[in-house]
Parts: sequence; structure tokens; C-alpha cells
Amino acid sequence: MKTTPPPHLLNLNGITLAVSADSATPSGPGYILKGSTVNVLHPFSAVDFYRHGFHSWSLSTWIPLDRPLPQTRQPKVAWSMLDHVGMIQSFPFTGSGVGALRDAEGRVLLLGALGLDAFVKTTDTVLSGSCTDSDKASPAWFLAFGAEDEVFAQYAKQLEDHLGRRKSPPPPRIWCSWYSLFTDIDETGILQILEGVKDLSFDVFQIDDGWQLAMGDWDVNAKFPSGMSAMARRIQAAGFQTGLWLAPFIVQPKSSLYRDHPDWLLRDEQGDLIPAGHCWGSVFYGLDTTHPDVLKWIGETIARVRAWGYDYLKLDFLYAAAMPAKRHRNVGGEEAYRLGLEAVRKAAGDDAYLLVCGAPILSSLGLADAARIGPDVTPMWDNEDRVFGLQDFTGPSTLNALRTTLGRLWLKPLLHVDPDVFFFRQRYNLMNPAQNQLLRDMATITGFKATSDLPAWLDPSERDALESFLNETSTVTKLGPYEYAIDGRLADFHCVRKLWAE
Ligand code: 9PG
Repeated sequence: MKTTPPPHLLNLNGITLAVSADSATPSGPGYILKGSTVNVLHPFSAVDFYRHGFHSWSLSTWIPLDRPLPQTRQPKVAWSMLDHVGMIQSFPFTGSGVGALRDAEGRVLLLGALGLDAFVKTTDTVLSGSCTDSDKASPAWFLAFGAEDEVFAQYAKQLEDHLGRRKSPPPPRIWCSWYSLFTDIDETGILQILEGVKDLSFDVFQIDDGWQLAMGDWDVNAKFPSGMSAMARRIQAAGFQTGLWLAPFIVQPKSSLYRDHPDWLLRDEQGDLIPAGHCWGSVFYGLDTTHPDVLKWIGETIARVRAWGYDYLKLDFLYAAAMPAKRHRNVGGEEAYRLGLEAVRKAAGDDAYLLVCGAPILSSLGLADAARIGPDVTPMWDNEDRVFGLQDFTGPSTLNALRTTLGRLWLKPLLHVDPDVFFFRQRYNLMNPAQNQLLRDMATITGFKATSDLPAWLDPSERDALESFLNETSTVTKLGPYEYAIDGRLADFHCVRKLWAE
């Protein structure tokens, strides 16, 4: 029979908490709790819950406890692209890895896992954590209470101690092909752009989605007749580091990988394939990264791309390896994902720069140099059909991207945080100057600067403004949860608080 551990009465920064856990040990300004499940009963009147989404695009923000958002109306096939399916089922008051409560005075009670495959839920009075990390008999948690920035900073320090941190130089400045051309890229067009940006202060020139045969078949398609090595050499000759996009954990039905290795794909208990989402005109699936043959294939794929000459890899749709499933080895989704990411890191080598995207966040720590921490931006402010029509806050839009990025800035001490691109072009851009400014301000705050503006779309003054922005170093001061000062100018992000239709 399972025994319930007695509640520990903990005094934390002036409040008394009743905690059920296997153990509770003071650690600096907080406590380390141990247990597969832990419960924290607190005495204060919380008004907001900090919901941390599962992967890069998943909603991460403070949500008022008295205004619960309804579950998304997206079809189930799309759910994994939005978040962890279990978190959509118990939407919105369940967080991935970490959860926190905030009272009217802005004091925060935070419960954060220090292992993988953990969730934090809340009711008005209790924060509850559950963790299935198979590595640990009694998983560890960090519990802290105090000023918001302090408790998140303390949690970040604990995560670094448990999961590690890559020692990367400052983030590179990137030109990326996605947000102008999407999949409509080819060799001639890319070489023309390379010529047009070669005098601008980018460090990395990154080719995005559109060069490959299929998701699963990571070889060059007919649009790049000289091949990807030749392209890498041209990028280097222009003075840039070479960047390439790939989504090594997903598989499209049209790929040869799908036909040749049906046993490598994630399935449920009944043996049915689990959709990882729907994109590019079809459903797609995730790989079982606990399968030794899959890990070998991942290593070979990454080694091939590295041998072509690419040093900066944007690894996308990675959540697909972390979905709940019946696997070759019986481990949790995030543990399985981390095995896959370890295989990537091993094959890429220590000197490769790995940007993870659509990626589970905590389980990427210590392996990735950078993580996208929000949905895609667009040269358009909102995505109302998806937000109000489908109750989905993960769709491409600048507002959605700013909201979740702002909610995840506490991760900055742990890795480079990528807020996605900004725009200097007014062509094909539906945002007003203030909206464009806010997006650039977020790039300044994170220190991660990337754009997809085509040189042909920039007028001379926009090109000059882009060049000076790439070379700018600014003084950033946080004024409050939704306000920053950049060189003394206010950057006001209060707009991200509006989540529901008024
Ligand atoms: C390439 C793109 C870019 C981009 C990534 C990722 O919800 N969706 O349908 C959805 C589609 C694409 C997507 C995100 C969400 O974008 O974030 O930077 O690399 O893939 O296909």
C-alpha cells in the first residue's frame, strides 16, 4: 500500500507552506523537494498562474486564475504542434516542468522540476508537481517564494546545476531565408540574396525549409543542382558562417524513410501511428529516439550535413520525438527526446551551433546553444482566426511570438533565447512602425538578432537602419513584468496580456 508522506511545514520568506513530498531540504533561498508527486498548500490569494508551455511555440505566460481559457478548438491531429497533448487536456492551469502563482502584490510562489517529464498544476490553493523521470527514484524540485525575477533566477541557477549550460560566445546575427521566401527557395535565388547581403553585418547565412527531398529524406532536391556542399562553400566565400534548417525527428508519408522503416515511428499502445501534426499538405509523424537504429540514423544524418560544411543547425519540429507514446525503451517522452538530441550533439561535435525550434525547452538545456522560445512571427500583428476562432495562441503572429517570448525571458542565463526574426522592410509588411519597433526591441532584449528581409525589398534608408541595428549595443533595464527601458526609451509589452476576446 502506498503511504502518504506527512506534510512538512515550511517557512519560506515569511509565509508558511504545508508541503507533501518525500523530503524537503533548505537550499539557498528556497527548498529542494524530492518526490514523484509533490503538493504545496499555500496561504496567499493568488491571482495569476504562470503557465509554461511544453515546446517553443506553446503558450507560456501569466494567466488570470478567474479567467480560464477554453481548450483549443483545433482538431486533435494538430494538438502536438501546439503543446503537450496532456496539457491541452488540462488546459490552461498545467505547466511543463515549472508552474508559479502570483498574488496581487506581485509576490510569486514557484515550483519547478529539476528532472524531465514533469508537470505542475494548480488550483486556487495548491501547486502540485508530478514527474515520471525514470532515471530518478525520487525526482527533485525547487520551491521558492519571493519577488518574481528573483525566484525565476534562482530556479534557472538550479536548472543549470542539474541539466548544464553550454558555454557559447554571444549570439550570432543571422540572415534566414524563411520569413520572406518560405519554401520557395532555389540555388539561383539564394546566391542572388547572398550577393545582396554580403556587405551587411551578419555572422550566419541560414538556408531554411525548402532545400530537402522530404521530411525524413535529408538530401538535396532538384532546386539546388550544385548540391549543398557547393552552397556551403559559396556562403563561406561571402564571409559568413553556414546555417541550415532540418527537422530530423519528423517523417512525412511521402519520404523513403517512412516506407523503409515503419517500425521507427512513434505509435500508441494499439500500434497505431501517432500524428505529430499536419503541415506541408499532409500529416507527419515522430521518430522513436529510443530505438538504436534510429539513433544511428540521426547520427549519420547530422554527420552528413556537417560534412557538407554547415556549422549552424536550426533543428525544427523536435517536439515530435517527445510525444507520449509506446516506445522501444519504456522511458518518458522528454527522456526519449534527450537521447535523440544527445545523438545530434555527438554527431555535430562540440563546435557546432545548435538552435532548437519547436523543441521541448527544459530537456534541451545543456545540449542546445539556443532555443526558439515562442511561436513564429509574421509581418502581421495578430492571427485572429486562430486566436479567437480556434482558441490557439501558438499560430504565427508577432503578438503571439512576443507574448510567449516575454514569458520565457527568465531562461536567458541558461542558453541563447531566440525571439524569431524582426523586420526593417516596409514592403510585404502589414505592421505599423510601433509594432515593428516592439519586435526589434525584443531582439535587443534577448541579444539574438535575425531577419529574413530580402536586400531587394529594402530601400536604402531601411538597409542603413538594419545595418546600424546589427551593430548596436544597447543598455537594457527591466522596469516591471511588462516593461523594459532600452537606452532610456520605454518598451511597453502590456499588449501581450490580452488573451481573450473582450
Ligand atoms: C519551416 C518553418 C520555419 C520556422 C519554424 C517552423 O503551426 N504551424 O503550422 C507552423 C508551421 C511552421 C512553423 C511553425 C508552426 O515554423 O518555427 O522558423 O523554420 O518551421 O517549415
